[in-house]
Amino acid sequence: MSLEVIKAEGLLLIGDPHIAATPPGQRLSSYTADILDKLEACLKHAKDLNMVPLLLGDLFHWPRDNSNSLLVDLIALFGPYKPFVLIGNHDKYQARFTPDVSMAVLDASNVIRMMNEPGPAFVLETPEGKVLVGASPDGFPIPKEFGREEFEQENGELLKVVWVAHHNVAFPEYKKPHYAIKEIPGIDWVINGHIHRPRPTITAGSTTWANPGNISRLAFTKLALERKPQAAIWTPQCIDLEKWDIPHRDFYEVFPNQDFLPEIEDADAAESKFLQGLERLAWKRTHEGSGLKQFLEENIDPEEPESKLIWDLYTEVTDGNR
Ligand SMILES: [Mn+2]
Repeated sequence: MSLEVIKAEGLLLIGDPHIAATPPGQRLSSYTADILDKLEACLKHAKDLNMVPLLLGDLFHWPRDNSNSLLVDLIALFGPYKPFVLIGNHDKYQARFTPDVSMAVLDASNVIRMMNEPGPAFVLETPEGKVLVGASPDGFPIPKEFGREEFEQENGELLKVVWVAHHNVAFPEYKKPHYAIKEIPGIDWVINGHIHRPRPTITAGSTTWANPGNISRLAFTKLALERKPQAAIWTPQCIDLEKWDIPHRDFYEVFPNQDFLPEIEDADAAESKFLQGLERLAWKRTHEGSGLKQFLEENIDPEEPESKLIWDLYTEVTDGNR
């Protein structure tokens, strides 16, 4: 196997940027510029530290329909740095990576090192020794073990094996766990994107699991008000990731000045299922509106007074497409 070998001190990890040309949720209109600024700050900082920049998935908030000007800005930004970019669930359309997604444009422009396939991705040659960096993009499992000895026989001794992932990992207080935190023979570190809230690093046997959290404040919550957007630094001898505060604007410069929703004990209940569903729908939408019809049928109560209005709007929009 011939993998790219890159000389650097370590990795600078950038969690789930969710960039978009139109602001998601309640973010104000400066969203795109704010996230571009953060990405640029991270890439410059990585260069200053001689670290390899690696995005942990969900570069995009919506996989397609991003404006050409945003893509041109990203091409200009990424070109000099060529960061590694793991594919997240938001980077794909209908759960598949296809040439019609925005990420494919960046890949074709040769400005990113796309991590679209599972397995070993590159060798990081540090002053302390060689590190293998592997990847599990969205849709591919985190391996149960890694054949390290076999790899070392062909490629030389490894100081560490680091695996980046974009998965539902059972960090404390995470509600949708799929992967238990346990030892993975042959892998020293699993560094995960996808879970936006930073989680404590946990070591199970010889494997350490880290989840540094995302760099973009997407939800208008007290948590987003309190926490600082941070990138994370991994070095071969580190015991935990080192956090780096990304220069960012004040919370009330990027969100409207309004009240928080009342605290509800069940955090899940506090989030609007309807809005979450609509957001999912936005990146699964079809020209025929069939996804929307199904969503409305499941969520609209015919007894509510606004239901007729919503259905009339739906009919007007979809009939216009025929
Ligand atoms: Mn995400």
